[in-house]
Amino acid sequence: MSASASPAVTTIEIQLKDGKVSPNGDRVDLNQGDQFVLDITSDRDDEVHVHGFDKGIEVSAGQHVRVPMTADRTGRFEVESHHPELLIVVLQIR
Ligand SMILES: [Cu+2]
Repeated sequence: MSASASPAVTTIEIQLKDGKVSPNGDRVDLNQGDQFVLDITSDRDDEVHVHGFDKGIEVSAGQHVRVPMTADRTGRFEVESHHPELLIVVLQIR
């Protein structure tokens, strides 16, 4: 394997459905500099909030959005929905 291989992109599939969220609090381990994509489908109007990144993603009922992001900082960051407030994943970035 080449040592210069570019880092893989981690896709985090998120479903907002029937008033619930999936995943439901799972931890996602990333390394600083990694790229990741929040792949969100929703059956309701909601906002997905990436804490620590000051990123709020508005989603509409029936919508599918893909949001590419870069893990440009380290720490533990919660990703949650706001209507209702539910923890989706925790990003653990080292
Ligand atoms: Cu929030």
